[in-house]
Amino acid sequence: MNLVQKVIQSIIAPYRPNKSRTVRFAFPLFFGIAALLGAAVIDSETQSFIHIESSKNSVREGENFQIAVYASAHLPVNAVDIALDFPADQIEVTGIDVGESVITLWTVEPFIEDNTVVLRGGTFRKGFLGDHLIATVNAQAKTSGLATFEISDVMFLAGDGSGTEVSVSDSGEESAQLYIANKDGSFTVQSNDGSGIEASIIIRIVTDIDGDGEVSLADISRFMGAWTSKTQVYDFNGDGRMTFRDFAIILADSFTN
Ligand SMILES: [Ca+2]
Ligand SMILES: [Ca+2]
Repeated sequence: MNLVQKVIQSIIAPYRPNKSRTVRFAFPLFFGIAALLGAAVIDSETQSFIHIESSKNSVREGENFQIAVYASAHLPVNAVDIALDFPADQIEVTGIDVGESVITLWTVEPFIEDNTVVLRGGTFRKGFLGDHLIATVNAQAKTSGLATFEISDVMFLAGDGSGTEVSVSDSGEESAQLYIANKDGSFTVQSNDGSGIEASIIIRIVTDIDGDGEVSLADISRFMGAWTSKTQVYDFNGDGRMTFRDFAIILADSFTN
């Protein structure tokens, strides 16, 4: 067996951290909700809807990221009114970028009120059809934890000359979640394995393991080191385990960086 085969074999071999039982109970709950909602199917030909996307699944304290807000219209829509809630205790909104927005006339400049970003504006003529970016919210993570962004209010008006309200369907993607890790890239999970004993488990969730701003070979080799030594759990997809999938995620990140 050559070296490459050995590495692959060691990756595919099941990894069983000591505390996997407790981790499995606690951690997937968070991600599971998002996965379920994301599974909703919507027909963009017959329904209008809104969806949001986070530029990252996990960040460190102090790190910047973006939440993009999209509107999909099955009838021409020429005015939108959208409220996006963010967790103000965990997140600071540093700006609202509308440079690429389909909205060309802002009734009021996008603004922040308490923990809500308000996007209110329209387009010339009959409006837009199909899926378009409304705004990109620039944000910075402040404190470790799970942060949830959610569209709390939305209204689309048709460009039919009388401003008829266009019904907005649930896309299942009106919310986005991301993990904010501590500065060292770790995330502490409180868990209970059913025996009544509470334990806190540290899981490392950020693929830029050494925190130098990019995912490189140095991070991958740290991951591989932890794989062999089993001293740390790197879990990038939130299933509570360190598996081949996590290896695939760090590899993918190293290519996209
Ligand atoms: Ca790195
Ligand atoms: Ca995992």
